[in-house]
Amino acid sequence: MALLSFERKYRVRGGTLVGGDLFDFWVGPFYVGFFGVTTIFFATLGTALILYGAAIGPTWNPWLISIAPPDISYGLSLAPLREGGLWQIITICAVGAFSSWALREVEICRKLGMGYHVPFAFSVAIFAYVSLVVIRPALMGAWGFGFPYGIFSHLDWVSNTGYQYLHFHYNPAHMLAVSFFFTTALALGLHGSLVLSAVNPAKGTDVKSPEYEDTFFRDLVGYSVGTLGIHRVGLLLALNAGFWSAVCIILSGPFWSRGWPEWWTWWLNLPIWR
Ligand code: 07D
Ligand code: 07D
Ligand code: U10
Repeated sequence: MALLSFERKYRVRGGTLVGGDLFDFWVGPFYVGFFGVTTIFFATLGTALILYGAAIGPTWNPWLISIAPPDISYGLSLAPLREGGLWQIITICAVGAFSSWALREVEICRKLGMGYHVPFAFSVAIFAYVSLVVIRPALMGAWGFGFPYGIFSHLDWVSNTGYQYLHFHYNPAHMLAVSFFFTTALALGLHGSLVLSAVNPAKGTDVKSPEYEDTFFRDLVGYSVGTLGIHRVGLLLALNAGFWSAVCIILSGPFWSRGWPEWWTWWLNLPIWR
């Protein structure tokens, strides 16, 4: 389809949630919309504040730049800019930018008359982020429990937080999340390879229909979930990976403050062993 006729069909007016047709236009390939403007606003401000934090910090080494949250002693109050206030405003910008991006996805879905699956899925990622920097710190009574914004420093936070619970692998929700991440990779590996094997065959051989894909899995494991079904399975797996991640970190601290291995004593205490 020529580009112009493609645009006539898909670049349609309307479907906006706010602002009417004020920002209802495209810049190059990008749809703008009200939430495109708010995305650019929050992303630019947040990025500028990170650069300012770097400028007043000890290093310009990109791996080591880090914007730390306030000390625990500040509790849930606002902190001075240089003592975590920067982190607090950057967090507001991040939540603002991610939410704007999701709402911009919603507007694009509405324009195209599509389902809201993509913004729903992205919302689960936002939920995981918000669980780390808003929900868990709020439940624990201090913004200082959020993770620092730096490439290596956020890894230190994950490791330190993990060891505070002695052995994070014993967190049952972490087990579920990890298993869902692994299964998501397995499913995408199976799906990508199966589709390519059918529709991108060697030169001179025929493209195969979906029945071949079904038959492959019936021959191999006795069942095929189907060509639509595999996308449902993939989405379900991926959303569960993010969801159980959020659960595993919200549990750690607000609802379980001892070592995770200790949680499993419920098993040893079952009456059937007595
Ligand atoms: C490929 C889509 C593109 C996105 C990319 C990330 C930035 C950050 C900002 C210097 C899959 C762009 C990066 C904008 C620059 C500053 C201030 C997505 C793709 C390429 N992490 N994490 C990384 C983030 C958390 C953990 C890499 C973000 C939690 C571990 C990158 C967040 C925990 C490891 C990164 C976030 C955690 C990483 C590659 C937010 C638990 C690694 C990411 C907003 C979830 C890996 C040096 C990637 C690494 C890595 C970004 C949160 C753990 C820098 C934006 C606190 C264990 N994380 N992360 O490919 O190499 O994602 O680290 O929540 O080993 Mg992280
Ligand atoms: C939070 C990212 C959201 C991103 C958003 C978008 C931009 C824009 C722009 C590119 C959730 C950002 C976009 C910035 C970029 C451009 C243009 C995703 C988020 C909204 N763990 N662990 C997890 C494993 C151990 C620990 C989750 C494995 C140790 C702690 C996952 C192992 C200890 C926490 C996971 C392992 C430990 C976690 C992360 C193996 C450390 C968390 C995925 C094999 C000693 C975190 C919600 C995730 C969590 C988390 C996997 C080991 C500690 C299930 C496979 C034993 C403290 N770990 N872990 O959450 O649940 O993604 O966070 O050993 O906090 Mg773990
Ligand atoms: C899927 C699929 C399928 C397909 C597909 C796909 C899933 C059925 C049909 C899609 C999959 C792919 C293409 C595969 C690759 C994808 C990944 C591996 C995922 C990871 C992706 C990335 C790493 C790319 C990330 C890039 C992004 C997010 C674009 C960044 C864009 C912007 C910054 C502009 C955003 C535009 C807005 C907000 C609207 C407003 C726009 C303007 C006003 C114009 C632009 C103006 C500016 C940029 C001004 C300056 C502002 C700045 C600098 C602020 C931002 C700050 C920064 C630091 C950038 O299933 O099959 O096929 O294809």
